[in-house]
Amino acid sequence: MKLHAVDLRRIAMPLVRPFRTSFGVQTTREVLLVRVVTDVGEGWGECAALAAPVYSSEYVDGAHAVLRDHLVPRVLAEPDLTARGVARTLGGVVGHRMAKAAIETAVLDAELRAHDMSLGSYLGAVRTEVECGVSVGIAESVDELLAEVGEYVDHGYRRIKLKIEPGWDVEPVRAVREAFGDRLQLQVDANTAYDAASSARLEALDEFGLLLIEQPFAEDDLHQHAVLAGRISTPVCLDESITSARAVVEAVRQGACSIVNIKAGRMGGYLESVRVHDVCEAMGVPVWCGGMLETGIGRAANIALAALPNFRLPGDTSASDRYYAEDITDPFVLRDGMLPVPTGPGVGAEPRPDVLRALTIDVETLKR
Ligand code: OSB
Ligand code: MG
Repeated sequence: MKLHAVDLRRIAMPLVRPFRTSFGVQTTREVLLVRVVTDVGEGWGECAALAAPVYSSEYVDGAHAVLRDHLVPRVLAEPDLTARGVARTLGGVVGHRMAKAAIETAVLDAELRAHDMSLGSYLGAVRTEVECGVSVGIAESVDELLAEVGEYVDHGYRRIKLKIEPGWDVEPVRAVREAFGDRLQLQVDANTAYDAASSARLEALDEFGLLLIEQPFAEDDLHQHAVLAGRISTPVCLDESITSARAVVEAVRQGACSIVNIKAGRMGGYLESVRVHDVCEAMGVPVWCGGMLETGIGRAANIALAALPNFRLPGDTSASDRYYAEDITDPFVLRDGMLPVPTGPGVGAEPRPDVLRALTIDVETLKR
């Protein structure tokens, strides 16, 4: 296909409740959306980057700049662009995986729409709906946390993930276990907030029957994760550390994790995510689909990915109303703790023009 133009659109989406993690509080999700206009039609991709470089080194202004100045010019110059070729076209740029993923996804969306094929079918989905969990931020108090978890349990979520940090770990986990019982599927995510000195607090979580402990240590500290994994029976899961199929093989080989959180943005796209899925399956390592507080565009694609066979645990693929009063697409609505895998062509969701316009801060159009 030929690429005629690329829109880089900035939107601001108010969150229904503040989301606090060990790296800070978010009240609004600033999102960068990419739209490609090609000779076979248009396509959309959502960039996973947050407003500030606190989860990874990427952030919205940085992603916008690298797309505008380096990535989009390279794809615009490509005489015969395919989604499978995007990674090679962008290979000369180091890093910036979330920005690369956004453009690759938009090209893939356009290509699949032109072939009237859904992303799920293309990636190898084996399910028509996926089991959903919910990620619960650090609360002001244990009582407030229990109220929030109770709402999600009543809503039907199949598993709860608590954000933790040193000082907000054993007490909230114990309280949730006591209030909701041992059968609640429960896991925790530290977003790198621990180190060797605070590791004993994590060992104290071993008695609570958690599904997994996610990314307690720094992203480049596989060794510390392996040490913890050797000391506890709860599986250690990696998020921030896993940026490619090569990285996951190394992490598993070192004993740093036995479960993997897959986020397409962090891997540089859905195509690399399938490779991570495949090598994990071959190594006997289950994966699950993470989230980055996506709008309906990114959520639709994540749900398609989560329908692959080795996604064996519920994902952070929550319904639209967990994040937003109004989504930019038709909302994803939870039914019996599940969300349906989109069946329409491409990612299977598109922005509603009126909502999109109302939330837009800026659009920049780059042409051939
Ligand atoms: O670590 O999984 C994470 C949100 C933003 C950045 C990182 C993470 C998260 C979440 C929420 O945990 C996932 C979601 O519900 O989209
Ligand atoms: Mg995480």
